[in-house]
Amino acid sequence: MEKYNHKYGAEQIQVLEGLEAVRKRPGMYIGSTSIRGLHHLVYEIVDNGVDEALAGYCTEINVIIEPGNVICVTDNGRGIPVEIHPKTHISTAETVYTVLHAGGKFGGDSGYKVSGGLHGVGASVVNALSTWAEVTIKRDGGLYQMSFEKGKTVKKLERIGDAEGTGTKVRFLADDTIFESLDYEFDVLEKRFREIAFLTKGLKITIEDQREETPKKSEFCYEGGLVSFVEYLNKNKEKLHKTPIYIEKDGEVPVEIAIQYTSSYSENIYTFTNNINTIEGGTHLEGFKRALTKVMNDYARSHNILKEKDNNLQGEDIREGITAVVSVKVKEPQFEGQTKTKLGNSEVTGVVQSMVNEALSTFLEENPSVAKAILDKCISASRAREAARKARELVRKKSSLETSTLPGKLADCSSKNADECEVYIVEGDSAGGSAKQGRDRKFQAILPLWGKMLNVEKARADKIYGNDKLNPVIVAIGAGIGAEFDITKIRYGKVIIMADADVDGAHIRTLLLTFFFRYMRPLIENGNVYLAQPPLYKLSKKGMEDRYCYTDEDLEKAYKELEEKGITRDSLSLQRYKGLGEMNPEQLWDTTMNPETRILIKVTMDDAIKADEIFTLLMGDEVEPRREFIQQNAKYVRNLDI
Ligand code: 0R9
Repeated sequence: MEKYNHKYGAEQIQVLEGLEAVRKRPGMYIGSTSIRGLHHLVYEIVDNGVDEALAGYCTEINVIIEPGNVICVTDNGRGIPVEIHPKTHISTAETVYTVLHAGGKFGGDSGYKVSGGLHGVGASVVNALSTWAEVTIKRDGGLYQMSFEKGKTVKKLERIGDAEGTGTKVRFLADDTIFESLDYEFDVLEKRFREIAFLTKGLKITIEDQREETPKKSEFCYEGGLVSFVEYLNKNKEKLHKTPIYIEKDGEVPVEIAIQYTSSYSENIYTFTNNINTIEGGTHLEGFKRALTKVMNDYARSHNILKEKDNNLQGEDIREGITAVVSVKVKEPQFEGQTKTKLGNSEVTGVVQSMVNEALSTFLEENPSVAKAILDKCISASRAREAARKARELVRKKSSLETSTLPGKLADCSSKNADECEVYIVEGDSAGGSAKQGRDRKFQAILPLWGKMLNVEKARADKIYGNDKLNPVIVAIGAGIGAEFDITKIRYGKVIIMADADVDGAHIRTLLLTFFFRYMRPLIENGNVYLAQPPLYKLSKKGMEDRYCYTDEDLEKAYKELEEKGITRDSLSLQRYKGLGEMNPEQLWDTTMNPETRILIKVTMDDAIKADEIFTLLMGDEVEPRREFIQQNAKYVRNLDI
């Protein structure tokens, strides 16, 4: 593992501000006090261990969620320095835990924090936001310990015994008066640690959940680093070449990239800066894409795969089926964009571009069979793009002949203000009919879908434009698809999928979500996609207003509440809705469409990697992994209606 030249020590620590500010405005330091902010505390501490690993001194980090939501993180690095700090006149370790920014910026240019959570605020913030924290250090043959309450030192660092080896252990209990909940989600933490392990070749990270009677434990260590990451991402896909292409370059901006092509039609490029997932891309992604396009075209020309008369392959042709991870380390990263996950440092573009130009062209020259497999795919993608363009023009021509360019089945709303408009995509003609009658036509449009829908996981864009099920959806939304999708053109602020609460409904929902994920991803990222939740039950009684219940728990609650009012279970009649079609227009409005009373589930995409995995699994070619997934998850199915 490369050793970064951190030469910071006690004297470089800059004393900045007190921790009171952190407790007053926690959101400013960790983003929020929701579960997301809570998880950030763990990342902050783990990142300090990762920095020590990147410096070449730590090989293992262990995380335990102890009973009572106490977090314990241990590393086997050098141990935080214990000597007295010349400026603060307290131990360096205590300084790191009590002075804001002390552990992060070490003044001047001597050291930089390579790792670091999105906020990169350091251990003192975690300390400030904890009811208590305890730090134990093994260093120079001694065992040292100190403890804190709400950021204040209650036991100064003292040598409490002898120790073999070196390392740091941090235990803390987050402050429940600050955080909405202390219930850490094992899966979320686990996912992040797996990611860190992929990004930090050879580092072993374990996580154990001791809150349950039978503790859960995961261990991650990847000698293959990014190569293992790409293999993991492609595990259920058909690969075009056996081993991922790996390129790396050290230097002022260290770059590491792994690439593997699959037979799928989607593009999956994940980028990281200092181990942070830069979801919005940025200059590293830009450099990578530019180089990829150039190298592939140059190779195709020089090997006569593209003839003189042929047009160049476009970027999107070359990225069809690609899975890649790009990881860069930048000393002073600038994060931009809506969620501050877009790398802004302009110097990075050129670094990545020239490195990929050189390394990838060498790779292709040395591996002609891999080059051929990839370029065959790129060329067929390019042909499909051309066919898609023709299909799109055909569709445009056809529709411009009609009086209205909107699909015939669409009952549009009268408002033209996209922000207030909604389109309900409704399964089945009969539910569509009720929805049309029940809606508020000022702002609610209805688009009924019927029949067998195309599985986009197994089709290219050219098939989609001409498809009689999906084309109305594309035209109604009005913003195009794929690389041309333009979120500013959407005709509705809310795109609501309304399907029955049964297997067929679930199938339609999955097909539509796959379509949005693959071809209109910004629509999901921007929070425009919703699932309507129709009720499962209606409780009624003469003289009583009907009561709708959306889940089994809801129903139980309703029974109890009514019992308290003296209405017995026996006196109530219970209707179980099998489908949307069973509701009359008025009922559909009351339960599922009226903004005052309906329940809408917003589709979000916290985890693009997981989403890609699930869609590939559910809708892709490989049968065996799908069977396994269904068997493993069958126990979670609550309302399976066959
Ligand atoms: C369990 C989580 N681990 C940590 O919080 C952790 C911090 C840390 C560390 C150093 C080594 N291990 C660590 N684990 C370290 C040591 C030395 C120099 N830099 C870093 C050294 O021995 O010279 N530190 C992180 C910040 C600092 N130490 C300090 F220098 F600011 F104190």
